[in-house]
Amino acid sequence: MPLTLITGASSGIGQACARKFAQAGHRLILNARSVEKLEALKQELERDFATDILLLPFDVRDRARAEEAIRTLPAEFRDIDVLINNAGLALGTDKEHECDLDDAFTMIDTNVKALLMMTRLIVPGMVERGRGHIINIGSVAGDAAYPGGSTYCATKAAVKALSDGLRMDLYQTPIRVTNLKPGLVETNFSNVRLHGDAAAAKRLYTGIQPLTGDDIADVALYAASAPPHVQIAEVLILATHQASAQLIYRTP
Ligand code: NDP
Ligand code: 8X3
Repeated sequence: MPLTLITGASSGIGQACARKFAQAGHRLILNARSVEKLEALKQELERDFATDILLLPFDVRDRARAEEAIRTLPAEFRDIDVLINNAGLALGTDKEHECDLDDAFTMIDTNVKALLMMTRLIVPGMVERGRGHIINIGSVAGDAAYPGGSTYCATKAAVKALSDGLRMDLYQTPIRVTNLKPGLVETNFSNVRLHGDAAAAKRLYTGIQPLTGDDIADVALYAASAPPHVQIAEVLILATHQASAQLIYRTP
């Protein structure tokens, strides 16, 4: 059974990936900060599917905790086949020159530095074993900046550069690197971005049928299940009535 580690598995796209990969027969290592949500997900998945799940709750910005968690993995959970670098967030919609720097630095620490750290901790083992797949969750926001989103967009542009660079660094190995770039996905993302303003978050998903976490998980599983000679390098996944990060047709 392949073994997949998912960061940010307590919600949204990460949680949907956990379900799809468990259903497809993967064993899972699930990370996020919310221990209770991870425990409920583990119970559900072990009840519904033939899978084994290890919970690895830590804040991905905490390098010492992350290093310790990966170094002390039980033997049967060490040989990770698929790493899904999904933990991430946007905070705020302020102009760059007026933004809250704490929010901006949190995005950079989570979306960029922690993603790089997880790659640094896990990919050397993949190289030693001669197999592995890294799936980074980028965004349409990494393709072009939009007003009020510059730091978030910059982090997702960095995810593209880290994905492309890693693919080049690994091209002489059988290890594959995929950058999945979703558009509008209805998850807890906007609620977090808008600091808990649930009504405003809901409005972003009205008048259009947004993507779901399952839609993104389907593509992640497709990439992970492709024959070994096929590397799905990058995929942009948009809702049908979305043409760019901000060009969205909403029915009145
Ligand atoms: P959610 O808010 O639903 O999920 C985010 C996940 O990341 C949660 O499980 C959260 O868990 C985890 N997380 C956040 N910070 C940390 C941290 N410091 N340490 C560990 N885990 C953390 O949003 P999505 O599912 O939508 O977001 C997942 C990814 O998809 C993100 O990288 C996001 O940028 C990207 N994305 C989302 C889009 C969208 O429209 N929704 C579009 C394009 C990309 P917890 O709080 O328990 O730690
Ligand atoms: C999230 C999508 O368009 O809100 O990555 O930036 S967007």
